[in-house]
Parts: sequence; C-alpha cells; structure tokens
Amino acid sequence: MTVILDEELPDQQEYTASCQRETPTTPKPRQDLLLACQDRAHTAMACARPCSPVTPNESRATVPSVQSATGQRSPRRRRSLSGYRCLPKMLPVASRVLRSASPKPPARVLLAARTFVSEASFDIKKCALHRLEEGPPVQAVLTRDEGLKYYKNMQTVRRMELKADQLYKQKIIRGFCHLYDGQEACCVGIEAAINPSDHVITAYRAHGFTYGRGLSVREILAELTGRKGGCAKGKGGSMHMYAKNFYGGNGIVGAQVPLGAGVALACKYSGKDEVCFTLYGDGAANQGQVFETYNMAALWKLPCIFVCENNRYGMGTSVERAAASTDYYKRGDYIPGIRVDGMDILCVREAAKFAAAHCRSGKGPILMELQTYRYHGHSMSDPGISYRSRQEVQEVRSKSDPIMLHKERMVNSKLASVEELKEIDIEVRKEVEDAAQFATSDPEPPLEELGCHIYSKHPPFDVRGVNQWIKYKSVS
Ligand SMILES: Cc1ncc(C[n+]2csc(CCOP(=O)(O)OP(=O)(O)O)c2C)c(N)n1
Ligand SMILES: [Mg+2]
Repeated sequence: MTVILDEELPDQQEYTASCQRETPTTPKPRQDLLLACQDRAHTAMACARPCSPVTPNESRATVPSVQSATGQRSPRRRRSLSGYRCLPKMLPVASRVLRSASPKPPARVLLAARTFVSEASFDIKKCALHRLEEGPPVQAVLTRDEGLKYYKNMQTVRRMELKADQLYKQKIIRGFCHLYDGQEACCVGIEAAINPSDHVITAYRAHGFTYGRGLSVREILAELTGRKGGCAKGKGGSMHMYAKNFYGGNGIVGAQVPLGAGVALACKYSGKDEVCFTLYGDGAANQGQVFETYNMAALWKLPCIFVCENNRYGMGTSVERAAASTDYYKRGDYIPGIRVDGMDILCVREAAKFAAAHCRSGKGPILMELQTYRYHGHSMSDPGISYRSRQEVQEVRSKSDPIMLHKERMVNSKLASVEELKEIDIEVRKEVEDAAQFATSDPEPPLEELGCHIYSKHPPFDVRGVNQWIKYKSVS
C-alpha cells in the first residue's frame, strides 16, 4: 500500500500557491517558450509523483482537464495564457527541469492520466456485536463524489481546529476550547449516513458536528472569537453552538444524554421517521444519568442512537483507569451494541446507517462505540502529554489518521489523484484563512443585546445580577 503523507509535495503546493499571486510588474517572456517550459515542468512533476497513474503517449494537446471537488473545471489548469500569470516565477524552475530532463519528443512524454473510476468497493473492519445476530456490512461502496466530499469535510474540520489552536494561543479565542482533530471520521461519517431532518446532540467537543450540520467555518470561528457573526451571535463560544436539528454543544458532562433521549421521544411522538444521534464521551459513559436514560429509551423503544466516542481519555484519565468495563458498546446491557473503528470513515458511515435503520424499524435504541483518538489535549489548557506519551500520539497519527487513511484509499483505488486532493487542501486552507480573517475583524455583539436570546420567544428582559448591561450603549 502506498503511504501518502499529509504534507507531501511541498513544491507542488508552493507552485500552485505562487500561481495565485499576480506579478504585474514583471515583463512577460516569450509565450511559445514559456508553454514549452511549462509542459516539461508539469511532466517532470507528474512523473515524480509515486501515486499518479501514468499513461504513455499523451501530448500536451490531449491532457485531460482536472475537475475540482465540485466537478468544475479548475481555472488554474486551463491552457490559455491568462491562467499562467505565474510563468515568470516558473521560469527558473522550468529551466532547471529542462536542463536535467533528457530531450524527448512530445509524443513520448509521460503525463498523469486523469481518468478516475466513478466508484470502488472496499473491505472494512467487522464490528464487534452485542445482542445482535447481524451487524453492519463488511464491504462499503464509495463513489468518487462522496469520497471527495468526505475528504474535503474532514480536512476542513482539521484545518479549522488547527486555526482555532493558533487563535487561542494568540489569545484571540478565550475561555474553554476543546478541539476535535483526530476524531474527524466520527462527525463526517455520521453525517454521511443520516438525513438533515435527523437530529444530533453532543457534548462540548462540538465544532466538527456544528460544521457537519451545515454551519460555515466562518460562523464557527467567529463564535469562538465571540463576534456577532458567530453562530450563537458570539454569546455561546466553543461549547454552545447550535444549528438546525443540532442541539449543541453541552458543557455538563453527560447532561446531553437525557436531552437526546427527549429529542428521540419527540421523534417518536410526532410519528416522523426521524432518529436522534446522542453522543457522549468514554468519561461520561460512567455516569448514572446515562444508565437512567438507557432504561427509559429501551422501555419506550425510542429511536435513539447512543454514540460513545471512546477517544481513550476523559480529561487526563485513561479508560482503563476510569471504567470497570471498557466494552462501551456492551454497557447498555439490554440495548444492542456495536463497536466500530472510529478512525475509518467508511466503517463509521456503514455503522451509522445500520444503527439508524435499526431505530427507524421500530426496534428501539442501539449503542455505537466509536474507537477514536484526540490529538490535542483535553482542552487548550492541557498540553496532552503528561498522561500519555508523545510517541503514543505520533503512533496514532502515523498509523491510523482518518484523513490519511481516506486519502490512501481514494488514490490507490483511482477514485482521485494526489494533485486533485492537494487542490482541495489549498481550497480548504483558503476558506479557513478567510474565515479567520472574518472572525478577527467582525465586531463583538453590542452590549445592549446581552440580555437577549436567553429564551427563544421572549423579548430581552432584566436578568437579576446582570441587568447592569442594559444601561450601557455599545460604541462598536
Ligand atoms: C458533571 C460534570 N463533571 C465534571 C466535569 C468536568 N469535565 C469536563 S470534561 C470531563 C471529561 C469527560 O471526558 P469524556 O466524556 O471522555 O469526553 P472527551 O473530553 O474525551 O471528549 C470532565 C470530567 C463537567 N464538565 N461536568
Ligand atoms: Mg474521552
């Protein structure tokens, strides 16, 4: 299997980035010479990439266009000269390549074949089962479009979290902040399996699900920086983000579990074919209220999917030190359960589909344990290496990173090319940069609004102890 590292081909990245910059003052060199150089440089780079399938005998005129994740033709790849504003910058690179490459007639030059399969089937890890005869399938079909979408979504969550880390260290984000990097396959995989009309509730590690439920990076980062363009108007922060059919973002460990069962009760009561994914951590799994909720959900056959995101630690305590049984998928006792590889997006997707179908068929609740890992410490105040070693984190990153695994799958099965995924990376970085720009320049919510939005339907009112805000007028 070919291993693709996250930061592979920095030269290609630099090249593409430089293509986006204008150099209006540099005189334009001869166009015919530039095109020739450009082709050789492209060719050399394509040949150097270990995972690009290559086809002989393709000349410049027959190079197929690269499609972006949205299926649109990438303007940077167009053959017109307007797409090559960077050519003056490319000249030194191209001439180095020309000097080193043996002169070959264009017809014999190798170029990356940009033909992809439209779907591929993969063997996935079998889930361990509890009180179930049959579990999720052990094969999953992935279409090219789905694969590109999952890649982009996971990469967006990863980059957004890394940006949040940076803004926190710059003291632009303050207060609580729990990052989700490492766990991306869980939120993107579940979202891939359910309908927008289904429901999700989670704990405070909520940024990934907020994005998955349809909010933009801009709204999430602006919420983290406490600005009025944030998804809770800058008043909620990291732990209190909401979207349509997404109920947060809850700071009290385990408290969202009974709320999730309540949402599932509403689904059943209103007779809609909807389900509620109720997420909690391995730490929360030891709480009494979780077991009370299991009881009611099973008794009333609620369409509730209990999802325990087992990331191996509750704050600084490992699961072995905290739980008498770490078989979280069995801890609903009379509730059927599945243990799922939470680092593999296809496993998560298939398991979530299976669990949702179980609930929709009226069989009552089901429990899903997702075995995952968080790269960051518990929160921004935890460096995350006093109770676990750097090597442990490194090992998970290098062997089972969800984005890397998905990328390998896509490339090795010819669902996508390395270059194309790189383009998505660039798009994502830009989106996150723009969002950060917004999140640091948008004004804070006006002071006179601080008493609003405490209840959804009531006008602002004096809150005992905080009504001093009312008399201030905002100047921003
Ligand atoms: C009722 C309650 N007790 C304690 C805390 C402090 N606390 C915050 S997070 C946490 C650990 C939870 O770990 P886990 O459920 O595994 O979630 P993870 O952070 O790993 O996502 C604790 C004890 C709290 N917020 N609420
Ligand atoms: Mg945990």
